[in-house]
Amino acid sequence: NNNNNSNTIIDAHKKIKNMEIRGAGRIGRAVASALKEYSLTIQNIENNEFKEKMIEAGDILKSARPTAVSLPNAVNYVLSGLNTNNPKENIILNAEEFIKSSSEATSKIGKIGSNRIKDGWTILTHCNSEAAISVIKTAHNSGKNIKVICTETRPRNQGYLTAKALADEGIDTTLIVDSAVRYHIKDVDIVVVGADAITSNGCLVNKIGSSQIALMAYERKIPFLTAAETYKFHPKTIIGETIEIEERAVGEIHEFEEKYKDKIKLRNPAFDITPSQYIDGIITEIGIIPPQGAWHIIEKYFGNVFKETL
Ligand code: RUB
Repeated sequence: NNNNNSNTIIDAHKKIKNMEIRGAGRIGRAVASALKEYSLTIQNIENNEFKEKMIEAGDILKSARPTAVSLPNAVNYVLSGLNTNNPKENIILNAEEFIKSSSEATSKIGKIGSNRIKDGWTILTHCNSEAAISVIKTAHNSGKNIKVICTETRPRNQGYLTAKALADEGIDTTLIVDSAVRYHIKDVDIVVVGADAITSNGCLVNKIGSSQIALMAYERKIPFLTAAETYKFHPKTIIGETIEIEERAVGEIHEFEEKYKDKIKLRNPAFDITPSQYIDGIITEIGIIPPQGAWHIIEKYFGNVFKETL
């Protein structure tokens, strides 16, 4: 029945919202897979009604979290199959294609980015990014002797996930609190982080704290790179839309005793914006581009945004 069918979508939405599934790449693949599963459960229905249901499912998924553009990009990529004669077949093909090319992009980024890492270097990373980890692991696997400093990444502590993943590979890993970055920056040779979105003017939207780290790297003249698959570029920034920064529940930070609940405000933005002038390069699966190249990526991969909106 329809309620059971839409559970696939409700369930994916819930897991993304509560961060059981998190990180821009994983979110993109999870929604592609949910749309595929959901489309398979819809039987005996006219194409028009099928389209309506799929668009509705896409909208539910898109509302799970507002910042990582991989989410709407993946939904739109999969749902572009609706404008064909065999919508269901093409939804399934698109979903499979998205998932496959996303994984391939991560490993290409690893190969390309690792060329920037020299033997004996210490890399600093923030939060938990598959793309950034791919760069680090590939450098390590190619025989380079590297060390990694991971930030804790309050309040959700995704840095612990990164530290464990790197330690499991046998990489020399150190975890620090977020406020200790400037203390340790003298030991760092390069910063590599992931991306939730890249704007058309080459700014990076990533986990809160990324922009402070970029500023410190800039002051110290250390390269700051972001690893971002082409589906992390935000098509609508090219027509002037801005990106919503998610504010999460303040209980993630601290629970004050009753006396202070009304006296102390808490704020919990989950992402921040790193201006392009602090970014040395964006490592994509088609090469390292300067932030100024972001426009070209959006034009090449999302050119239809012009046709649809202008
Ligand atoms: C995760 C985060 C990651 C990017 C890129 O934030 O900011 O750096 O999503 O990750 P959250 P990836 O934990 O709030 O989702 O390279 O894995 O796509």
